[in-house]
Amino acid sequence: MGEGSRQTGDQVVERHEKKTQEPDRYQVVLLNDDYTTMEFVMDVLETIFLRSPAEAYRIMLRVHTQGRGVCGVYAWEIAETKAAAVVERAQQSGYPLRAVVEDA
Ligand code: TYC
Repeated sequence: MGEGSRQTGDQVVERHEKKTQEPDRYQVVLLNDDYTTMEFVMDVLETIFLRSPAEAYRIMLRVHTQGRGVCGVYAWEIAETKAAAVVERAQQSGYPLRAVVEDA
């Protein structure tokens, strides 16, 4: 009998398992608001999400014009840590900037 099968009476039950399971991925999404400065958002993107200045500008502008934008895709714990870091840094600076974590 092959691997992944077992005998139950006269029946052979096949188990279908994915051999290689991809790790779950989560995206950190930045949300627009009317008060956080563009400069602060770009700094967050460069320091917390390790984006280049050009990428940070592009992502910031997308959030500003479309309401939201993906900062990066990570394993769950890293995504949660980065989103929390955004909110903490924003609060320290008196900005209402928000970041949420979603299934990628
Ligand atoms: N809309 C803000 C402004 O006009 C800029 C901004 C961009 C704020 C992105 C938040 O996630 C954001 N100052």
